[in-house]
Amino acid sequence: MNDKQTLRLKTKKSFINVLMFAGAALMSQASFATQAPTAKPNIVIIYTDDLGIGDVSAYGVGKLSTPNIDTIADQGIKFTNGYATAATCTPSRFSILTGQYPWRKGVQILPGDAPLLISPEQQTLPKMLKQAGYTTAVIGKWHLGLGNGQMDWNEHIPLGPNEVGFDYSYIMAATNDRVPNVFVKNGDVVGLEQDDPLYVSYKSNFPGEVTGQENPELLTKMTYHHGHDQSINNGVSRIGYQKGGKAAQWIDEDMSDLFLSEAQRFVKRNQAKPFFLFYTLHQPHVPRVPNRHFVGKSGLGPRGDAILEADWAIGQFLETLDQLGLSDNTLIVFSSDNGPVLNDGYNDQADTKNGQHTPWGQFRGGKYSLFEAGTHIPLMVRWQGKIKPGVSDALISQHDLLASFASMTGQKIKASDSQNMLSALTGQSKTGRKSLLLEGMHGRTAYREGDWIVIPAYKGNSLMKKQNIETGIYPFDQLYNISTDPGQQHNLASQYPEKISTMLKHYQAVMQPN
Ligand code: NG6
Ligand code: CA
Repeated sequence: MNDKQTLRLKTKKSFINVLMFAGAALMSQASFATQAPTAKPNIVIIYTDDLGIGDVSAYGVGKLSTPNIDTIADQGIKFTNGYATAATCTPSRFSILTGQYPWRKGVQILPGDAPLLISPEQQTLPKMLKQAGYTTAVIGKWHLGLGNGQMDWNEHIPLGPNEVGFDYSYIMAATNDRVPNVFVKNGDVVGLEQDDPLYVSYKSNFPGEVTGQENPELLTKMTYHHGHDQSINNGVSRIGYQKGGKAAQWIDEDMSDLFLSEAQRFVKRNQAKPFFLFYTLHQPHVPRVPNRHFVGKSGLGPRGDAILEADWAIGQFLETLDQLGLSDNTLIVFSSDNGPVLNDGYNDQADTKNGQHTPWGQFRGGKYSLFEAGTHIPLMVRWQGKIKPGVSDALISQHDLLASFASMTGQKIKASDSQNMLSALTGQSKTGRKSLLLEGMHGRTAYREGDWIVIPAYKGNSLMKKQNIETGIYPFDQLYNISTDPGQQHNLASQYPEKISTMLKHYQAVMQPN
């Protein structure tokens, strides 16, 4: 090559470079123009416990009336393909806060004395929002562990919500059927008296302490059906043993009002700057002991009454936002941590009084299940003035909130299972995820792709007899098309062997470490 040729080639190259540069600039301009500007509305996630899609009247399948929850749907977007990542509580809560699938870490339902499950180094939704300038709080059920394994409930608890991104926390340690039956505010048990220390054990009872099994005459509010026969508080026996801390132990009937007033106070205190509130109601998880104002109101027994109580509290909370002039600048997500169960261990007439009500909607299974009712939950998003009310069929999982809100508030996040669904969540697009893994229990997962769901063959019980719930477990592959068969009655596995093998390949690919 002579000098002239080399020069020509160089010129050509630099011309190409200029073209590429201009092209890239144009492209980035184009993507900038289509990208929504970042926004920092207040964010409230209202998260119920074991509420089924059919328990919410906005979905039009059950017999209960939930006018306040329905308001969120009427004024926002009602998602018909919204999912929790798992059919039980701890795994779903882990996911919504971390953006990671729970089975990656083997997350299971935790006992009430378990150490903190989320590491303080881990990326979380509240931490990300704090970086975006939000003040953050969790009020209600936690169930993600506390402390470092050497728990002393009488000292400040060093690890909890405040160490994984929440500026303020007022929580029930685990569940309302697990000890300790106390609230923890920013790492300290509320109302503990110095001369009556609190002790907790999941191994053995403390000498002389009463239990449901040995002292059934003390079960004045509710008797147990299975499990739940250990320490007694407020006339109800629970899972696990506790001793002392009597002044701090809760009264179930007051819990809803307490969480509500904490939630109201938090938004009042923080109304001047962006806030994120994870308002995690305990209803309708067992034991269902609602306030007297709601007893007998649903006609479905305590489970229905507890749902009416939750609906009322949500109405009060929405009214507070209105009164403070915050409704337009607050994005609300409403959902549930897993699907419904009638008998979850207490004799509370949930099954006998259920009548024609269908908490599971049109789906099969329930809480704990790989079938749809385990994870296919109510999901609604309201942002008045910004989101056009409507219905969306977009496939969304709760753990997508991390990437979606990061995108909304202009924050970068590390790789996770969370996908940016902001356009779908705000109604700009009808397109959601292409696929999703769904966990029943113990790390067993199903895979949804489009309208197809494959449940791989598993060994185990097909029916949880006490709860009367089908687990979805069978020793053969199952394939369903839920657009035509939402009740998962027709296993199409043998009809579409190619479909199933392609889907299983994709499913394996998602299971690879991310
Ligand atoms: C189960 C409990 C059930 C409920 C569930 C957790 C028994 C027999 N059953 O082990 O009552 O507490 O755990 O529910 O103890 S969740 O919604 O918090 O995941
Ligand atoms: Ca739950």
